[in-house]
Amino acid sequence: MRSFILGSDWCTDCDDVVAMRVLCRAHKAGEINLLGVGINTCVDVSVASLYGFLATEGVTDVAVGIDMKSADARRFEPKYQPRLANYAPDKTNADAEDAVRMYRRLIANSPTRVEILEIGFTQVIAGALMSQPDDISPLSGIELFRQKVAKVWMMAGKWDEEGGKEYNFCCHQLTSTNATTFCDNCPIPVTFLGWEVGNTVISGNELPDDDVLKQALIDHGSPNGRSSWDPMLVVLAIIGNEKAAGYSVTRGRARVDASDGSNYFTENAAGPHQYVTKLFDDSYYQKQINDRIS
Ligand SMILES: [Ca+2]
Repeated sequence: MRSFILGSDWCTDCDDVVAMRVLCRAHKAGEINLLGVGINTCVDVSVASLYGFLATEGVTDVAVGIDMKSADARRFEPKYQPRLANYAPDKTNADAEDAVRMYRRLIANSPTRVEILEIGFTQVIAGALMSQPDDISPLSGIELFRQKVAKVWMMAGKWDEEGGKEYNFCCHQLTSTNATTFCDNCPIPVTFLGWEVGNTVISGNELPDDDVLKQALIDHGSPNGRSSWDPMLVVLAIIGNEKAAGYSVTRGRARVDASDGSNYFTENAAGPHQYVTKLFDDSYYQKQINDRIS
């Protein structure tokens, strides 16, 4: 079975929660194995709210990590976290492992190559990539990725224009700088799903009112559903094949300007990166997600 680590900003936008349900359902069904979730945006109730949501999904065997330093990256106001935290009232941020360390541990200890999903900021995956040998593994991050990570799936960037700007690369300097580091150094294939792909696909619009996920959407201010950037990336990764998931790919090399997070792409049939373009109408991808979260 394929194993995944998820990185999420689990903060202001609620499409992360939709994506988390997709992953939890796939994990519980034995479709994939979710090893851990690393939170890359820290607010006071980050860990409690994630554990709380996992508890409502009946998922108790997933590691949780957090980048505590990300609390300083920008001042975020939690939208849906306080209510979710009520489902895990005993948890605090101190109950989570450092996210970079968790990535290293899960990658090193996995008997098979893992896949990494990123639906938030870039500093944790870049930190794991550039990490040095330690008590967990004698391998550097680059070597760990080369030997033990099969692929990275990343929701980030805006690929329908040169110099496109998207939140996960641009929100603050910490993520812009680390996006550059990641794109320049990752030794394994990366598939990007950009802002332009998910923006007009609305999911979570068919949930019953007593659903915890529906309440998170309401708390965010999206009672009629939300753009599907993060759940589209997760569904794509679970299917595991871009064409089978309903996308064409453009292959080449991605680059991010560290100064402002703007992204650029040079096409090359042998390049290590690719970004996806939808082959079908938005309703196709909406149904992909809604069928998995209902
Ligand atoms: Ca996100």
